[in-house]
Amino acid sequence: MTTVIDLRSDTVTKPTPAMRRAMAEAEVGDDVYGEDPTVNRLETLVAERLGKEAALFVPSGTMGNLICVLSHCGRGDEMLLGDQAHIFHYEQGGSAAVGGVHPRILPNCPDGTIDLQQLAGAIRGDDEHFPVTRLIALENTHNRCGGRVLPPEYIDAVGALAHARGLKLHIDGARLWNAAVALGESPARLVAAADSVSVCFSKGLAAPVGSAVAGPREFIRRARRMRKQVGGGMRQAGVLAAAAIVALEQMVDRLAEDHAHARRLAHGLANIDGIRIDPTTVETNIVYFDVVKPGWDAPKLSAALAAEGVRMNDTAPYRLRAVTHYEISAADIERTLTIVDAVLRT
Ligand code: TLP
Repeated sequence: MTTVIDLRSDTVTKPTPAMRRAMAEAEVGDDVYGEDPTVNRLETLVAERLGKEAALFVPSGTMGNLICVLSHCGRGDEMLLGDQAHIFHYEQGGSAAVGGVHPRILPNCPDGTIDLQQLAGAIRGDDEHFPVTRLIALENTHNRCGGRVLPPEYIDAVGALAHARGLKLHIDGARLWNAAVALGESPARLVAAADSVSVCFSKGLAAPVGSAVAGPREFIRRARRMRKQVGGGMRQAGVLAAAAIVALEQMVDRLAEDHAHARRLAHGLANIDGIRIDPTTVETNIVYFDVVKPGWDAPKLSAALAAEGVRMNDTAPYRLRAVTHYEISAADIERTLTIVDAVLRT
């Protein structure tokens, strides 16, 4: 029996043997009392890696983003974000539902940025008709824009704009590690202008569970209260933090391999009749492409590939997403290309 090539997401990665050992041996305590030594160690490590005063371990990227938005904004305050943002599309409108925060979306450019002039123009003046604009949220790498990496100078410029107008900047860095590896920059450099950051250990880094938020000490104190309010205070969470520490120490540099696999996949797909993709836009581990063959659409292609043991998500009527990760080998990519080609010939 051949094994399934699962390209639906890097979230499908299972913990490595080193993670399982670290989890079994983790020293733990009650983290709501601040007494879990492994969680404390992880939080110190994350703060260091991101160049921030403090960090907080949270169960998921979704909760990390929610906690940050709610720690920056009150009810009726406004947040500016891209129309392709994960916070806008895939988090059930949590900041509006839970926190009453008004999302104002601006078009994302294909490279994941938002035009600076549009951002500047969207910041409200002091008028009793308007909500108060409090926050700008960016995403790096940008998932729905195809894993694109935001240029550090662009992030700095958005931070400067936000701060000049009395706003805060949050970065959804679920895949910040991929951005850092792709650029050969430190993660801290990429979030230097941000007032808060969320990062994930459970995507390309392969930890089973967990994310973190980071920022100034006073912000993290508020975020910690907010985490408890939304039910994210965990007890002997050191068993999870132990895997996240291994993820940070052992799994970041190897992301370059996933990026190379994604580039190979994109170039191979570009040569298949019935597929449309610009492979030069693939910068990290996410590959979006369109099926343009008459009689085919994305759900049909996704189902046909699944029947041959290749799993990808259809994300729009004619668009599919493939995400590379550490359980995907170079041979899996070649096999995927052969199968896509064969399936589209049927
Ligand atoms: N993204 C998932 C799905 O939700 C789409 C995926 O398979 O890519 N920010 C970004 C940029 C993300 O891509 C994700 C997960 C999250 C936040 C949320 O993380 P979790 O799943 O831990 O809540």
